[in-house]
Amino acid sequence: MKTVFSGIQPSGTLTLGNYLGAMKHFVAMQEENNCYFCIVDQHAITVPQDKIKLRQNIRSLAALYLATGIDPDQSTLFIQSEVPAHAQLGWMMQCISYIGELERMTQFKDKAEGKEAVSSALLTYPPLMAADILLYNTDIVPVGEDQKQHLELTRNLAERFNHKYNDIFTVPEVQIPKVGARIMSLQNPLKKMSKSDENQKAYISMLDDEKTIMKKMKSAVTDSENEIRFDREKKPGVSNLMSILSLCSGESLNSIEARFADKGYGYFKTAVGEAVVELLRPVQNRYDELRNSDELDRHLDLGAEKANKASFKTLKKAERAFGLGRNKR
Ligand code: ATP
Ligand code: LTN
Repeated sequence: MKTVFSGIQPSGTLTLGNYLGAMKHFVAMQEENNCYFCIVDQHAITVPQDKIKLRQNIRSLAALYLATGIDPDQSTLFIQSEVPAHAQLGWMMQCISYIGELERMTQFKDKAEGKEAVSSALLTYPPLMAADILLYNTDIVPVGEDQKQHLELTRNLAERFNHKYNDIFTVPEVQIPKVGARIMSLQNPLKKMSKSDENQKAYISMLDDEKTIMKKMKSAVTDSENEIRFDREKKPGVSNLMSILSLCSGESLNSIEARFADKGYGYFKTAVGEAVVELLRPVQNRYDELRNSDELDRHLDLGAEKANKASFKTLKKAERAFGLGRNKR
C-alpha cells in the first residue's frame, strides 16, 4: 500500500479545473492507498484573505472533498493549521532552501507580478508545501500540471536533507493526469482556469447553478472556424471544451469529433454545459447536506487527530537530525 498526499487551498470556491485536474483523481486513489487530503489554509494566507470568507471557504472545501467522494473512513481529511507539525517542519525546510531556487518558481513570479506588497511567505511557500508532503512519508502526490515545479523542489529538498543530515524522508513521485491536468480559462484559453480569476466568466465553479453554467459555456471563447476538432495549438478554446466534455461524460475525443462533425459551436457548447451540469448535480446535492452539518466537524476532528499522530514521528526525527531541542539527562 502506498501513501498518497495532496492539498488544496481554501482560497475561493473550487473550479471545474481543480476537480478534473486533481480532486477526481483523489477519489479514485483512496481504495488502494493510504491517503491524506489536506485543506491547506496556511498556504491560502500567503496572499491577503478576508477572515470571515476564509473560514467559510475552509468549511466549504471540506464539504466538497466529501461530496465528491472522499471517504473519511478510508482517507484522512484534515485542516493544515490543526496539525502544527506542518508549520514546524516547514520552518526546517526553509532553513535548507535557497532564495535563488525559490525565486525561480513560476507560481511565485505570477502571483508577485505587478503587486506593490508581496509577503515573504509567498516566496517561502514551497518549503511549507514540501513539509506537508514529507511529514507523511508520501510516495505519490497527485496534482495538476501547474504544481510540477513545486514537486521537483520538494524532491530536491528531501534529497538535500537526507544527504546532509539523516536519511529520513521518502522522496515522493508526482502524478499528473494525462488528460485534464490543465483545464484552461473559458475567456482566455491560453491561461489556466483559476478560482482567483477576476473575471467570473473565466471559470465554472463547482457550486454554480445550471443557469450560470449554461451562460458561462455559451460565452466561452472559441475561434472563427465553426469546426469541432481537437488541436490545442490552433484551436485552444474548442480543444479545452472538448477535453471538459470528454472528462465529464467519459466519451473519447475521437467520438466527440465524429458526433459533432456537422454541428455548430452553439449546439456543441450546449452539450458541454449539459454534461457539466449532470456531473455537478449530485455533488452539489450532497454538498448542501454536509456544509453545515455536525457530521462534517466529526470527520475533521478525527482527521486532525489521525494526521497529528502520523506526522509527529517524522517531525521528531527531523528535529533530532537537525540537533534541535536537547538530550534529556
Ligand atoms: P488559484 O487558481 O486560486 O491560483 P489553484 O486552483 O491553482 O489556486 P489549488 O486550489 O490549491 O490552487 O489547486 C488544487 C489542485 O488543483 C492542484 O493540484 C492544482 O494543480 C489543480 N489545478 C488548479 N487549477 C487547475 C486547472 N486549471 N486544471 C487542472 N488542474 C488544476
Ligand atoms: N501548492 C498547491 C497546494 C498545496 C499542495 C500541497 C498540493 C499545498 N501543499 C501538498 C499537493 C501537496 C497549489 O497551489 N495548488
